[in-house]
Amino acid sequence: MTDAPKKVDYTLYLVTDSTMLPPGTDFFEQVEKTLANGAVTIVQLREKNIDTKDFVAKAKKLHEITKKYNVPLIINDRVDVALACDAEGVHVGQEDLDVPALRKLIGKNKIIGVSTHDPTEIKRAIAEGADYVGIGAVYGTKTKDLTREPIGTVGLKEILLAADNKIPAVAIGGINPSNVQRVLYFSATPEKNIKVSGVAVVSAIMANSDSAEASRVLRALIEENPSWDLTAKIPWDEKFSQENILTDISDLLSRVNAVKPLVHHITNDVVKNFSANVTIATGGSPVMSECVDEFSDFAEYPNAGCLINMGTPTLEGVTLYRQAGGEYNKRGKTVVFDPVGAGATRLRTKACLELLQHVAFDVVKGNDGEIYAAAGLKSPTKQRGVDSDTDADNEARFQAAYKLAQDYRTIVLMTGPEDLLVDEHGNALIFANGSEYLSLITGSGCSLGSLITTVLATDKSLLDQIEDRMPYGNFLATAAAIALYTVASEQAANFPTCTGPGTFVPLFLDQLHAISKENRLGNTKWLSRINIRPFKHD
Ligand code: 3NM
Repeated sequence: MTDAPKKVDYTLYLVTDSTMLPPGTDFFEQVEKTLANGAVTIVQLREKNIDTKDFVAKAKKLHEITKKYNVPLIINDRVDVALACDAEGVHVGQEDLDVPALRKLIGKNKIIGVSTHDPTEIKRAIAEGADYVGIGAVYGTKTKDLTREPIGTVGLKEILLAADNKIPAVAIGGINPSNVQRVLYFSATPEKNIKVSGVAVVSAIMANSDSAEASRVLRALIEENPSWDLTAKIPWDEKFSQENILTDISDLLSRVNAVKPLVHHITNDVVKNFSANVTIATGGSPVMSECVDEFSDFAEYPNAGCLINMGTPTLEGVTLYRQAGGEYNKRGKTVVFDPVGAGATRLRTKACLELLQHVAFDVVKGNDGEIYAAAGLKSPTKQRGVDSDTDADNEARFQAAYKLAQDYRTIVLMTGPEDLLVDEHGNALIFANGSEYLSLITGSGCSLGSLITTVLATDKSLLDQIEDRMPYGNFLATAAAIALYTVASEQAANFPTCTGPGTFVPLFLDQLHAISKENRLGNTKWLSRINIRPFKHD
């Protein structure tokens, strides 16, 4: 048996499945195309219903191909087949031979991979001397009957942290071009330099009629910064271009109506009606549900997003929020968090921190007091119930929002007279539109959460529908929602018939609707009213 190099590149790990090939496709050609273009870095031959003799013959033939491209071949489940074809390694599940037994059979120079699903299993794989692990299933998949619930990116991150960089790890399960960057991004812990070594896919390549292109696209997405890493998209220095952002904002908002995202609200009793109206006026489809049994059905809709608003908490509520967040996370769908009243009571602060630990939020929005509390900082603001007055300057506000964005790899919107939008890299925008009436009606902050969820869910579902389109990203989608919301409030307040908070509300809904519609029809005059500037921190 020849020695296999143990230094393995796990970046894009192709697991084969000959049962899902497009009609007329040759198995070996399908795999070879992904190696010829250099996209796939390691291959696993996975055959479930095949005679041993045929398995060995197939493995030998595939090994000739993988050797040509200097890519390791791993055999699924069967150490005897791996030995017979002199493959570079074997991959086993929890029910198969354990690693010490395998090691005796296959030798120290061969690669042993183990499928793991929780912290205990990964720690055992490390202790027993596995060379790498698979972690899954991240998302739901039709390729394999799962015996456990998908773990989502939050579960993946937890398992990676338990492994503490002691073993290369590959994420698997339901990964495709629409979610691969989310998997990499949300599972990483940059401050500890912990991240997956690669992703494994079956159907995203094997079932594709153009495996060369499918693998090339996946590899490019793995290598690129996600588009919500805004450094790539917006020049932040003196070349800052308001025009770039405004064009993107307009384009993204013009798509909402066609997607009609389902915006699942778990929100407080005070604002349900108003939040639903704001969602409808801007092109979304609101639903209010606190019934756990239907969360997964809602999350399954391709265009769904979820808003979790902690406004009227109950002791059961926190469990409910976690369950909802989990269902949307598992499917890679939008989840927005409004930690209403965090900092006001110990219960709310604790609930907020617990949720941040267990749900990967796309955006966290709140007033100063809420964002300080979520960031674990003492607030300099005066908190009155769920309202907070701010005395803090923008530098101090930025530092709190930036800390929260970094701690949880999220986008943070701190609302106030000036709205501050911050990402984990420290990019920040300030929005200065708005109307004093927003602070005189109930639900204005909460329904901004509805609009943010509407636009984010639109952005994400467009990617699923149009494969070659990169998303605008959570930062720009949130910016679009803030711009529409605050300019509409300003225009409503400027109407002569607007004489107070009572007359403001219907005019505001009218303006949200009118601007959305005009923008969709190509009338973008409203963009000139957006008062937006980059924030340079010290
Ligand atoms: N193992 P697809 S999930 C082979 O959780 C396999 O260990 C899994 O297929 C695990 O990329 C899975 O088509 C199937 O979703 C992954």
